[in-house]
Amino acid sequence: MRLFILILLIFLVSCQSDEETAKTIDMYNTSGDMIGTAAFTERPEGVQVELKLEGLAPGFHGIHLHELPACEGPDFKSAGNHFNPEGKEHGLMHPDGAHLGDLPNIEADGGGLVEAEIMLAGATMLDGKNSILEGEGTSLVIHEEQDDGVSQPSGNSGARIACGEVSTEERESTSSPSDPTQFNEDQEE
Ligand SMILES: [Cu+2]
Ligand SMILES: [Zn+2]
Repeated sequence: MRLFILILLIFLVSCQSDEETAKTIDMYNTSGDMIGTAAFTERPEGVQVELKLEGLAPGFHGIHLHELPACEGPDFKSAGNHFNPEGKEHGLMHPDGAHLGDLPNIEADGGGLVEAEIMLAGATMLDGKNSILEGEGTSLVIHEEQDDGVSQPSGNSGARIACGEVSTEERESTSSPSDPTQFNEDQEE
């Protein structure tokens, strides 16, 4: 009987942590149209990001995790700077880098499609300062140009063209408790 309870407990605990170590978000372009999804999964070496996107210009695009869960178009400046809890310089090739939110460039094919798996090395999803859900969360931002891996603060990657909020709150269920004047611009629904 004691063994049964122990097994039951382990089962319950593992169910619980599953919910916190995997999350899929929707990505939106500057017009507010959904262009695909990003699925986050915690792995021993970091958080894996599986991307399925459409409608991008063919070629390479910079992509980063930014510090605030706020994708307000059309410029997505609301997402803030790159997620950088360790106070490093920008760029995967920078000697004093990289931001925790820095990711390798993604490539859209001739039809504008992206199917890619990239890794946020050293990041987590559970509690801790390196958690992508730390505080209110973060956001995933795609840029117009490719990231050169060394220039500050964002690798010369140009305008922000797509964004998705990585938050513990579902977008639909938040009743916008923050500054109401910021929610009058073209939010979803
Ligand atoms: Cu960025
Ligand atoms: Zn960066």
